[in-house]
Amino acid sequence: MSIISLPPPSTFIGAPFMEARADLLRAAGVKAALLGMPYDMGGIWRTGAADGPRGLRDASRQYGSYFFDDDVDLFEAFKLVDCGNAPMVPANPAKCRAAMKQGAAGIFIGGDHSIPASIGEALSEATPGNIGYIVFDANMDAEEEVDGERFSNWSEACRLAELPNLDPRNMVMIGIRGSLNTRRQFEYVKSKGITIFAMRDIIELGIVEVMNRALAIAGRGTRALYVSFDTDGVDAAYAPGTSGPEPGGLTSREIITAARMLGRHGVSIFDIVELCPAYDPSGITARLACYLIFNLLGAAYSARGA
Ligand SMILES: [Mn+2]
Repeated sequence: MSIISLPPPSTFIGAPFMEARADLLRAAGVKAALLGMPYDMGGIWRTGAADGPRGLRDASRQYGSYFFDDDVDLFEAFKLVDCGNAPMVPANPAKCRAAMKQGAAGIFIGGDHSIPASIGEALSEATPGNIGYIVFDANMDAEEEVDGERFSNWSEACRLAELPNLDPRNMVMIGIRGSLNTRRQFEYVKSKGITIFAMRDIIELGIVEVMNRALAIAGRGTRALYVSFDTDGVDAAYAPGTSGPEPGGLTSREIITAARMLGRHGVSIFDIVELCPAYDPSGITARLACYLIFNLLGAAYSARGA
């Protein structure tokens, strides 16, 4: 029996369902497509992020396609569609990773932070040129392996740095803080030339200056930009519904400002990971995730049209 992608019971802001096939999306003129990746077998701390796509879609039922901040209708401007979830193969991480590579979409909803390894591989193969990478995260996720496992949510930075057309000097980590990081990871990051803007840099420089610097570093000589939002990059006070909550992070306004600057600059694909509805009783983390999507697309529209 093969597993096919099915329409979710509710789609993101009620967007039409469309299979995640590049030919279909192209024929329909789709400029923004969302794909769920309900996978948390790579989680080293606590599970629950596999339910992230469901939580995001449930929370999004509160919203419509019109986004006031940019006076834009996302269905009209982007022909936004929801491609459902990438099909997961039970208890088979390798096949799950292969399935996650098939998706042709611009917005990926995790799932845990192991998924950029798969997304990055697909983007790498599809991009004739170099890729830049910006990640918002409390943690570097730069452990080369964990007890021999190379594809956990503690290692995706290493897997991305190994891609043939992703130079680690075009990789930027924003919001790093705290004691879930290890010195070994910091040594790895420094040795590869990956740039870190730690939380204290954001406090000292402000998010706008940090983003200007980050975009310059990730954009130097690159043709595509991949952005990853780990929900724990945001302060746990604003985003409690995450697998490994950390205090002292970005505020909602700061991450929204960053998303808007990214939208204005132009982003090839982005993901939102470690959204954990079981720890999000008010639904505020899922709503913040909705806001990141609205603001990134809305700011792109305001800057350039869809
Ligand atoms: Mn992470």
